[in-house]
Amino acid sequence: MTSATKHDLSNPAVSPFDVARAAADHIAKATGVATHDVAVTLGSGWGGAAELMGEVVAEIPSEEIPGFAKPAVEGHVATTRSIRVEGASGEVRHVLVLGSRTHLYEGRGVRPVAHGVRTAAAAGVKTMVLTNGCGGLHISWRPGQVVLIRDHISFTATSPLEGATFVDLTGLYAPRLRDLAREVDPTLPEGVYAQFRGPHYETPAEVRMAGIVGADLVGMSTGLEAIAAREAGMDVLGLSLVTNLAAGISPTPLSHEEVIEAGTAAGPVISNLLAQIVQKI
Ligand code: 8IG
Repeated sequence: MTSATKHDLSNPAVSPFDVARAAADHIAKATGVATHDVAVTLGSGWGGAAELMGEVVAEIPSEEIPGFAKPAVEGHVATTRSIRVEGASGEVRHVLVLGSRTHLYEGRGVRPVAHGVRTAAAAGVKTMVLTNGCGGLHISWRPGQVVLIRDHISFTATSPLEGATFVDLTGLYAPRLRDLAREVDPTLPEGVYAQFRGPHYETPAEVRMAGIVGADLVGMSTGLEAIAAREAGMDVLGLSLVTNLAAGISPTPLSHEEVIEAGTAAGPVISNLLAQIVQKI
């Protein structure tokens, strides 16, 4: 196999874990940081956090990393950064910041969706922080509200896991990490994240359904990534930014521009929040 074929996630003969290994090796070489402790995936609105966490040691174009593709979504950062973070008692942590993710709606299957998380695991990461922009089901959660993900419901009818991989998902979003986030901001609410495939937003009826079965948030990313993180043995912190009221909750139709706007407006505040949380991990 050529190097390109060897790292082709769409080839069923290729193991996604081998591609993740190759990606982690590339990151170690390109950043000069052998292993990382924490990884953060930046979703819509969260892009400004990396610099606030600590010193940017290295920044590499994500598309040069085996298995990574150009981001499909406007407003996402296409680089992977290694940040040196000093904790409160002076201990050093290496944080890998993934500036973009692959979504299920891109139609490339589940492997690219899980690849960032698997790469982080191969790079040594034990704590995976997944951030996103999403729709909120509660009228009291205005655009800009950050919510800690307590659990998720997947409406994707798929899994990032292959074969008979029976993985328990109890406590998927680690209570310990939610407690830690609340040490930074005690007002942070918790919610259940419902993942839909997208890329269309839900119908109002689908949003009502999601609410009836226990969802507080609707989005298109984090759930499947969290499952892959659990498979890899990592602890997960899920942070959602409500950028819009979900369809039918809001009196006005949704637009991607509105989502970007809300993300931009909330950016400085939530970036600061995320940086402070990461410094505590
Ligand atoms: I940003 O309202 C964002 N992402 N499924 N629904 C879904 N995903 C979203 C939404 C939303 N807003």
